Order: sequence, then structure tokens, then C-alpha cells
Amino acid sequence: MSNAQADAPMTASTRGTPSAQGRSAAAERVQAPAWVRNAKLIEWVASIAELTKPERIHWCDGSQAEYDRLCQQMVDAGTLRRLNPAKRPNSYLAWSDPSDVARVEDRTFICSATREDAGSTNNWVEPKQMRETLRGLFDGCMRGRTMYVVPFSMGPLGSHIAHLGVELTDSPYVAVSMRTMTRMGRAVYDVLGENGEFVPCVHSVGKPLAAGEADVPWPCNDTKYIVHYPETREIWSFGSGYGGNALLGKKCLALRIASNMGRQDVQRGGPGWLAEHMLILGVTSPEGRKYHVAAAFPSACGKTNFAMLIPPAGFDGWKVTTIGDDIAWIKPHADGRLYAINPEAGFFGVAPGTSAKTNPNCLATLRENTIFTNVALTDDGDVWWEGLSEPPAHLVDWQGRDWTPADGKAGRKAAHPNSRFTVPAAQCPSIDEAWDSVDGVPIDAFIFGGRRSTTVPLVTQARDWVEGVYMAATMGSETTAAAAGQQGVVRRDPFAMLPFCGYNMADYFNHWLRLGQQLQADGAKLPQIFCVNWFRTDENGKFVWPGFGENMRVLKWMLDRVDNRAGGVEHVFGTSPRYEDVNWEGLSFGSDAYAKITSIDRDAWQREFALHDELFAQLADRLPQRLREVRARLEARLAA
Ligand code: TSX
Ligand code: MN
Repeated sequence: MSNAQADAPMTASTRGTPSAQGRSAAAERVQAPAWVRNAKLIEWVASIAELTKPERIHWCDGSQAEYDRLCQQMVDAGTLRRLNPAKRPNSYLAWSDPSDVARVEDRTFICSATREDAGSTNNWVEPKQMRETLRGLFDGCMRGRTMYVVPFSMGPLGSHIAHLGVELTDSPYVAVSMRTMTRMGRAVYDVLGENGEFVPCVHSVGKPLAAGEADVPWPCNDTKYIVHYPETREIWSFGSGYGGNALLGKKCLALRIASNMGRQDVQRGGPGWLAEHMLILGVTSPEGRKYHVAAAFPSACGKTNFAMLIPPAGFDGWKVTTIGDDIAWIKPHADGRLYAINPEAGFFGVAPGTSAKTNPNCLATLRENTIFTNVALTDDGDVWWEGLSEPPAHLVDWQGRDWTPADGKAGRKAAHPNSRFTVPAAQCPSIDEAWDSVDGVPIDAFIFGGRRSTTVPLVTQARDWVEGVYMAATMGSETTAAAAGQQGVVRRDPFAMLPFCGYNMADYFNHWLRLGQQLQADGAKLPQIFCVNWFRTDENGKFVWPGFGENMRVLKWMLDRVDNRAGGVEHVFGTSPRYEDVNWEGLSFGSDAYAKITSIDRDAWQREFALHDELFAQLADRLPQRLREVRARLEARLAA
């Protein structure tokens, strides 16, 4: 390593060396740079180093030079491949171990004091017992490796909505990815100061190296643990280098820990806030009225595509801008409205399906400064994935094997279906001018969506906040073929938060209800709540709605409703646009087709309510009474 000199070697000669300039023994031991002044942080780094026993410690400064150096080091080690600089400047390709390609939900734990506080939808282990297990696994787990100290801010530096974290990791891939996905580096220490708080995150790939042992390109361990302690706000991750398991600022901190922080804020006398699995976008009308929307979709619904939507023909003068594609932190503002920030600084998105047709803004974003993981390599040193274009005559697939279109026809994918890009958000052509604003943007509407071939109409506005919360709580999505041959099975995914809620899901519903009630009591205009479904199919199994940019027509109706400007028809569970309430300029889409995607089938809804009951039974212990009341009211309407 070129900068080995700058790192602190953890050798017998430096352990316990007395301080020269009056720094603490711990600071001396871990060679903390002078710009790190937080004693608690230094003590913690020293204690984790003592446990995990790395060869050396590298305090990340977040500079471009450091990023470039670590990437070069990974190129030399075979972890990264530099892409053709003429085609893809400053970009790299990583191929993971074939066993380490996705989040591991069955290995993800919420270790709250009681099982009930984690709730039936989370895995739970008693915290003391989990600490013992992890102590055993982490003991010496970084032997022969560098431990990177990665300071980061989720949210704009210094924003009152932001929170700081520090991740200790033995993966340079994680260190560089965190620089793209968060505000990472020296400036974090200035905000942290001597006494500031941070969420401690410990990560190891779980593959210590014996003296002289050669490393592998993608070290990991078959044993995996993704562990959260919500009461003490700690994250421990072992055995995986894959994004969602290893970039601990994202799903672990910004969703699981933060969702719990937002609720704890109420218990501590605050107004409470929300950490949501939502994209945030801005819409500017030709008259210059700016709206902001936050939208939750389960996986495989095209969240990133929606966040970067380009208005279609017939929408001259309309502009859609991107604030975030995955996570929103939402807080009540002094003006009584809810304001949202994107706590992230980059996009960690699914590559397959991204093309100049489905998402031109995203494709332009990926032009440079991108790390691709598990996509295919072209003969001219560029990347390719299914859905990007016609397949080239020859590729090297994500497992390093030769691939031709014949292999594709035989069902072998060149890119892993969960292959990813990691790219700075600021590079997105549609990035909103306020995406970096410390105050966030005021939310006019929440959208909840799922992938449903039947039953759920194109768009519905909830009658009120409580019915909107019911809609979101009972949201479902059909699994795609990729997910283990279970095509067409509806899975409940409340608020698209099932794998990401850091506490009891029933308490989470209650948190939403309470927040709405409080804002209403304070006289605020609450965001409207909508439910959408782009995925209804016809008798031949074909999608009826063109989707993508054409979703602008639905978005416009929703925003017109926010300003009481559009008509609609009320039905069992809310209000939907009639054919004539939608702007059809520039699209030929007839009223017969429209009927196919907006019809309400009474029998299908009866079966749907039975599925809602299954979820409610699972959450029965703490399910808010108000949701049971909505359930009874809706069924009575259906029967009437
Ligand atoms: O992202 C999608 N969106 C949202 C876009 C803003 N996808 C891709 C989902 C997988 C990640 C969609 N797929 C959408 C959609 O609105 N709709 C569909 C279904 C569909 C697929 C293909 C066509 C039309 C609809 N048309 C042709 O193939 C020509
Ligand atoms: Mn997500």
C-alpha cells in the first residue's frame, strides 16, 4: 500500500507507547490524527482495534486522492477492474464472491431489550446473548487487514435533520463506496467536535489473514450477521461485503436505526420524525408552482426510474427534479409542514433494466465516477447489463466467464439481476437545486405503490390521513420471476418498510397515525396520500399502462388534487380520476384501456381484505384500533 507510512501500524512497539504531546494513551495507540478531537470516538476505535486486531488503522479523510489511492490498491489486489477511461472515466467494476450478492434478511437482527419491541416481522435475539456471539466472531477478525475509520454524515453536513456515524471496516470497497454514498471525510470531524454524538458502526468481511496468507479478490464469510441495537444505537455487520449489508449508513442507519430514533424523539418530548424507504422528487409546473412528492415502492417497482422521470409529449414546460431515489428523513418544520431530506449523497441502484429508454437521466449519471458491481464486462472495457441494449457478440459475465447472446437465450444472465452502480447523486442531470438543502423540501403528497397485475387501480387518493395510513400499511407487491420462481405471489410490504423498520411494525403504524393527528391538531395542511399501481395486466398478461414517463399524467392529477383542481370519482377506498380527469395530450390511450386499469372488482377486493386480515393478525398485539375501524368501514362500503 502506497501510503502505508501514513497509517498506524498495530504492532507491539506502538501499543501502549507513552504519549509525547499529552494525547490520551488510546489516541497514541491508534495514531489518531490531530484533527480527530472526539475522545469517545478515539476510545471506541481503540477498543474495536483491540478486539478485531487489524494490522494497521487508516483514518479516512475523504479526499479524492485517498479515493484514487484506495481504488488503485483494489485494482492491484484484483478486487476492482479499471474500466476503459475513454468510455467510462474514473470508473471501476467489482465482481463479488457469487455467494455475496444481496442483502441477507434472514441474518438481519433487531436486538431490542424485548422481543415485542422488535415485533413479529423482525428477527430478534436477546442483546446480551447477541453481544457474546459477536464478540466471538469479531475477536481477531481483522488480522492481517487494514481497519478503515470512515466518518460520515447522513444528510447535509450540519443540517439539523442530519445524523453522524462512524463506520470501522476492514473493506476498502466499503470505504470508497461510503465516500460516494454519504458525506464522508474530515469535515465530519469538525461537526463532531470534542463531544458530538455519532452512531458507531462496526463492519468486517470476516476473513482474517494469517501471516503470509494471500488475499482473495472478494473476501467474505459464510456466516453472516447484520445486527442493530436500537436502544444504544449501534450497528454490527459481519461476513458480507455487499452494499446493503456493508455500507452501514444506508439501510442499517438511515432506515432501521433512524426509524427508531424518529419514534424515540416522541418519547423524549420531541415532535417525532419519520425515516422512510422513499424517493423524493420535485415537480415544477409551467406556471412555476413547485411541488414535492415522497414515494414508497417495494423492490422491482422502478423507484429510481420514477425519481428521475422525464415528462412526456404533451407536458411542455413541466419539469421533474430528483432529490433522492431511496430514503427520506421527514420532520415537522416550524411552518407546520413536513420537510424531507435525502440522507444519502449517492445512488446505489440496480443496473439491469436501466437504459436510454427506461431512464435516460440515470444512464447519463453513470457516465463517470461510478463503481459497478456484478455487471458484465465488454471487450472494449465498458460495462453491460440485461436491458441496456442489444447484447454485444461477446462479454465476460459477472462471474468472469465468457458469454455470448446464445448463453443469454439459454437463460444465463451476463449481469447478476441484483448488480449495482454506486454513483454521486450530484452527477444526475435531473438533480434538484435544493437536494443538498439543510432544511429539506416541503412535502405535498405521499405516494405508495406496488406491483399488482390485478385488483389495485392506477391511482387512488385516500379520503384522509388515517385511510392513507391504512392503504400504506396493507400495501402488497407481486414477486418477480427473479425471486425464486414465485411469480405472481402477493407479498405484504407495509410502507415498503418490511425489511427496514427498526422496531415493532404495529408501533410504526401508530407513529404515523399520531404524527398526522398532531399536525392536524396544530392546524397544518397535511400531505395528501395516494396509492398507485403501474402494473395491471390484460387478459393476455400484457401491461396495459405504458408507465415510465407517461406516469407524469398520473403525477399531474395527484398534484391537481393537492390544489383542489381536478375531478375524480369516489369508490370503495378513495377517489380515482375519471378518464376525462387525466391529461391525454400526446398519448393515444383509450377509455377502454383506461377502464381495464381502473376497474374495481368486488370479489377481488373481498379476497384482498382477507389478505389484509392476515397481516393484521400477525401484528394483532399492538395494532392501532383506528386501522381496525378503517378495515370495518371499507368492507361495509364494499358490501353496500
Ligand atoms: O420503472 C418502471 N416504471 C416506473 C417508471 C417511472 N418500470 C420498470 C419496473 C422494473 C424495475 C415499469 N415497468 C413501469 C414503470 O412505470 N411500467 C412497467 C411495465 C411496462 C413494461 C414495458 C412497457 C410498458 C410497461 N412497454 C414496452 O415494453 C414497450
Ligand atoms: Mn431501497
